[in-house]
Amino acid sequence: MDGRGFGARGLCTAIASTEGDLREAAVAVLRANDVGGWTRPAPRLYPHQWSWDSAFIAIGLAHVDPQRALAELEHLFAAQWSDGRVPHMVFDPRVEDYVPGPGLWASAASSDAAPRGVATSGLIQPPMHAIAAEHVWKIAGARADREFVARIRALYPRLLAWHRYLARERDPDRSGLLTIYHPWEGTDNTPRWDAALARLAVGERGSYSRTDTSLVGASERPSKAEYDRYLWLVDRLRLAGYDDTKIRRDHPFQIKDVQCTAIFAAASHALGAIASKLDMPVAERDEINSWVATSSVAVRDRFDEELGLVLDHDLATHEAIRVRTSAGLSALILPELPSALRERLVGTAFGEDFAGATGLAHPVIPSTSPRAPEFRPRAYWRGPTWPVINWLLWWGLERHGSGERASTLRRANLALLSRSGARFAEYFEPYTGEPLGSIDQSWTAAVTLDWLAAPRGSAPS
Ligand code: 9WN
Repeated sequence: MDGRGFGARGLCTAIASTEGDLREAAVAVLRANDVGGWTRPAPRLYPHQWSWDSAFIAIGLAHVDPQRALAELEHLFAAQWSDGRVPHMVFDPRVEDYVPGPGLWASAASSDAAPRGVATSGLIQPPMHAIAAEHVWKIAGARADREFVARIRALYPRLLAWHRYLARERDPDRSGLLTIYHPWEGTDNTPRWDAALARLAVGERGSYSRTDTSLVGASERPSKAEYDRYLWLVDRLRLAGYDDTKIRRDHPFQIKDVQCTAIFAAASHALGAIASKLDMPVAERDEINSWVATSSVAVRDRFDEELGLVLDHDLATHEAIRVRTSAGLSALILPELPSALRERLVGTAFGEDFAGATGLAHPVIPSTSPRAPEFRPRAYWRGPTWPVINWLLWWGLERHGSGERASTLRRANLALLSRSGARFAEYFEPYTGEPLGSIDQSWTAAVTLDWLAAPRGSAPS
């Protein structure tokens, strides 16, 4: 069961009193969640491999064992579809009691593009992977021997095919903005999707079991009405054979997602850096650079002066989604960001809508603004603080020279993560710091490791 040289067991129970203790505890979480060359996002709640989780996990593992960090991405990309998509979930056949399981997706039975030897979902998640690969290579430094570089070289065409899938199928009209088909393509029950979901006439769906609500309080998780819609949307995608051309024709949930797009722009920038280091053909590098430029401009153009955020666009209504969530700050990670826009976004991030909101336990960025009518402090993506999203925004601040803001945010997150009983929770109640969702969540431990290593290594060059 144990992974490549990274298999020791033992869950973290210690209270972190020093940075050294916190690091040790974070490493212990990643070891305990290692199930053989890849890492489950959480011990019980998420027992399979999830796409963007593995990218963040690789970012953390880079500081512990760069070889193993690379293996995390390799295992995920071994399940890549022939059309280039990287599935949002890769199922572990040893885990049979997780619902919804592989049967809901029927990936191989529904699409010729799906891999044969492994069961996967048919959705995607934000493309963090090239960012992770570049980071792992950088942190590896002198440990990146010939074999390591050969592995990066072997991963590169898979990363390129992934980005080509996104550009070709998720942005066929070259708007620069990527379309998502399902709330599971990122931040599940964020209020950004409320109006689009409310429009779906899904009818009555009988009762069914769910792993999430058997482990976490139902009030913290998506409601039955939301989950009915998630399942109904998957039914439609499966019936369309996960064929993007068919899906685009009449799928009722198609949204231009600014957060996914900002990650694509940043990841394309990272992919371009990898391509240069590997001396890949100029035409390929130009193609990659064109994604950086087009998607950066497109996200910047979504800036709303009144809310001080970039906004998603609903293709069904042709309207902007005017909800105040941390996704609206994601322009901070764009490779190209004019300083005036950066200052506006920094103002929103640290103002009353987010980290500067009155009464927060720590000045960190909650998933939904406490001043938004949709805010609910314990409900998943509708208010709680997600360290992994704070990491992303911190990384953006570092990249754009907002060093002081970045270190304030890093310190505040580390203070939250060092609280007694914090246990690398999936998300936290913003006013009390109470850990919620799963404890021992891998990507929380992973970003903690990267924060603890900063400023030695994690800020992009
Ligand atoms: C559905 C694993 C995943 C994250 C997602 C998060 C949550 C799954 C769920 O957990 O989604 O994919 O069951 O709710 O929303 O971002 O990748 O950590």
